[in-house]
Amino acid sequence: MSEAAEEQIGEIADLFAIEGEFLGAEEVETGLINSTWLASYEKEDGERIRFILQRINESVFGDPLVVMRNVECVTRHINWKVLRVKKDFGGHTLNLYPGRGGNSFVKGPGGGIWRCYNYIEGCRTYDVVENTRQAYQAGHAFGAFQDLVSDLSPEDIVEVIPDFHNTPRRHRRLLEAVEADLAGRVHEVQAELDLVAGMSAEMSLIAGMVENGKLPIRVTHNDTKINNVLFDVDSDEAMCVIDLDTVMPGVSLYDFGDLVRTATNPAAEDERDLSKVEMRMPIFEALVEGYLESARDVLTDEEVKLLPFSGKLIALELGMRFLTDYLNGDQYFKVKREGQNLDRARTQLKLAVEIGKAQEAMNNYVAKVAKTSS
Ligand code: GN1
Ligand code: MG
Repeated sequence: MSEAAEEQIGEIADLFAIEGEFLGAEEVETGLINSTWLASYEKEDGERIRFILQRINESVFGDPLVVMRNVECVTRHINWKVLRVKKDFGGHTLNLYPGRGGNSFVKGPGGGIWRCYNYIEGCRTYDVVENTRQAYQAGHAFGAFQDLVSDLSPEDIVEVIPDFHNTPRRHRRLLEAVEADLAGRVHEVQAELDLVAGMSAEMSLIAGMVENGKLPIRVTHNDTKINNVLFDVDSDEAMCVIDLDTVMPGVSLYDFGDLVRTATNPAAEDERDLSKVEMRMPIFEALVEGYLESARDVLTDEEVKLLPFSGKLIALELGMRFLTDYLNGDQYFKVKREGQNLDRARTQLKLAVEIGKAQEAMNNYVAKVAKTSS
């Protein structure tokens, strides 16, 4: 980290109401959107404590204060719930540490809205799931999240990024990017555009059912990728669901779908060797088992029946989002190398195809374990 960055983060660290002296911070580079730092402080008695400092990306989240209001609402609700109602909840929860002025955020001297979360020690994340136990754990953790927020009203939470998982609209944005061809890259992606066109018929399935009132709008997480779950380093149990910025009114299936997208694929999100991209059936089964274990009571039969399809839809949606960003000249997702968004798009589209091939087997599995009424 440069000295200037170190100095800036030090200034920000001092703006939060944390007792102790700021020692230093290191950047956490896994997210594609916000800037995140792990900051260490020393208390008077010599004990060291760590916190997560995060600057909200303002070009993605137009109104960071609204994001903070949502996060406050959800963390307060979850913390109350595990304390008073779900007393057997064995995991950890996120807490906001206020700024010295009493708000849940501070304004950085160099601009931007910053917030501070507790850092949960002794945990790690996975970009790729290694075994079915981890998949079960992750499914269980996101199911428990859905259960914990099930009595929050979607009306109390603001839709911070409108149409975030509106797949038909994501498709339209892709077609607009093709039309505009801002970066002169359209000629490179004909094969990907053909793949997308081949799957266009299914894009409005869930959005259409929501419109017809066949699927409920709930408070949902909306960014349930596998590395948004913290696992205990010793027991490998899922301890906490993180990244609450996109908690919004939404459809539970998008959350399960993003989990299928990120957990069943053994390859990296930006893998170049597409032969490594696949949908691992045992991992899917374990996700379903864990998710239903904690969320079955709050889900409708329609939601349960569409669990297998949700994975294909979200893989397709992310494929379109990465492709759109590639065509627009990489404005949205952080990139570390040229072509990274195209590689991400290719893996996601391949995965959507692979999930499509396994659809029947996946449906049969869910029908067998979930005992839905037909
Ligand atoms: C972004 O920054 P991160 O990793 O939490 C994106 C998600 C995508 C994900 C793909 C606000 O999430 O929607 O699924 O990248 N978040 C936003 O890796 O667009
Ligand atoms: Mg996120």
